[in-house]
Amino acid sequence: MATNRTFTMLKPDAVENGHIGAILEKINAAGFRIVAMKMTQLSKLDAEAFYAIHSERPFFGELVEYMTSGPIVSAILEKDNAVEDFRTLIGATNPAEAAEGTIRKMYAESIAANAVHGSDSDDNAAIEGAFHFSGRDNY
Ligand code: 3AN
Repeated sequence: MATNRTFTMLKPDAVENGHIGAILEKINAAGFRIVAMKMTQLSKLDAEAFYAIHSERPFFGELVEYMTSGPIVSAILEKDNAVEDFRTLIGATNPAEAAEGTIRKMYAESIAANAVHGSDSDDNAAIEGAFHFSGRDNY
């Protein structure tokens, strides 16, 4: 059964390039409600833990270095069918392959600096949300 929440990060390239407002506008316009949101900067340990599933991939070092290179905005989003609909809204991992009008097509720089993260399953949405937010964040 689909839950109604997903987790996102606006990545360092999107923040650095001044796209926070435009991306949040697209997220709102697509019908997502922002349940919790904050700006932070990941430590190396944070990024290694968050992306542990990719630790054997050749791009892992580059990914951790990039994700710790500047501030990010993390958020929990709510909508019917949130995980799948958000993946559709952000587009393919590689912006060169992302559909017209998707967030990655419009704002991503490269496959590594691809503007935005979106959970790939309901289970991971819950795990990733709990990694970034605590009960004190009111979510
Ligand atoms: P997605 O974010 O679309 O779910 P994943 O889970 O395959 O994509 O990859 C996680 C992150 O790792 C991507 N968002 C991207 O930043 C980075 N990444 C994926 N593939 C590559 C690659 N070939 N080279 C560099 N970075 C990559």
